[in-house]
Amino acid sequence: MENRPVLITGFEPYGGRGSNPAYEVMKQLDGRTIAGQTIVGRGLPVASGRFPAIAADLIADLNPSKVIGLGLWPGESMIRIERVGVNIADFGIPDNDGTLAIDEHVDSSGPAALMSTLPNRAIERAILEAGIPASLSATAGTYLCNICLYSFLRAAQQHREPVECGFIHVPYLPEQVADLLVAVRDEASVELHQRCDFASMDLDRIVRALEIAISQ
Ligand code: PCA
Repeated sequence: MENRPVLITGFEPYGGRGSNPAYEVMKQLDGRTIAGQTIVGRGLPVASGRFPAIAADLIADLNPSKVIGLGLWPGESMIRIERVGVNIADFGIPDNDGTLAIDEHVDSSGPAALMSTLPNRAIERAILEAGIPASLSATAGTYLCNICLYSFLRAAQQHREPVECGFIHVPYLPEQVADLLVAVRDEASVELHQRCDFASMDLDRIVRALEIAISQ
C-alpha cells in the first residue's frame, strides 16, 4: 500500500521579525514518523505572488494524505485551530516581496470561503486533554496564512486523491516576547499596558500540540 506523507508547512519570518515559531515547529517535525505517518516539512515564503501555485505544486509533487499549515498569530495565547479560509486578500503590512494587497481575492474564480477538512473539533479536544490551551477559530485573517489555507483547500479539491487540509496559528515563543518587551521599553512611545501582544508558548509545547493534531 502506498504510504502518503503528511505535509507540514511553516512560514518564514516576516514583518521585520528575525524568526517565526511556525518555521521552527515545522523543522522539528520534518522527517519524523508520527502515528505511522511520515512527516515532510516545507518552509513557505511570505510572498502572496507565489500562491496559489506553491500549494498546487506541493500537493501534486508530494501527494500528501494531509496538509497542516503553520503560521504565527502575534499576541495569540493558545494553539489556534483555523476552521475557514476566506477568498479575501487584504493586508495590514506588505508581504516579504513588498506586495500590499487591498480588497483583493485569493482566487477570482473561487468560492467566498472554504472550510478546513481536518477533524478540528477532535484536534482541539485532544490538545486540551494534554493540558495545552487550544481553541477553534473562525478567522485566519486576510493575510498570508489565510491565503495558504484557502490555496491548499482549493488545490486539494482539484487533486486526484482526497487530501485533508487545515491550518494552525501558533503564539510567539517566550524569547520573542522578551525581545519585544526590551524593544517597547527602548522605544518609550507607549506604556506596556497599552500593548496586548505579549502572550507566548514554549517550542516543546507547540511541537507536542502538533504531534497530537497530526495523530487525529
Ligand atoms: N503569520 C502571518 C503570515 C505568516 C505568518 O506566520 C499570518 O497570520 O497571515
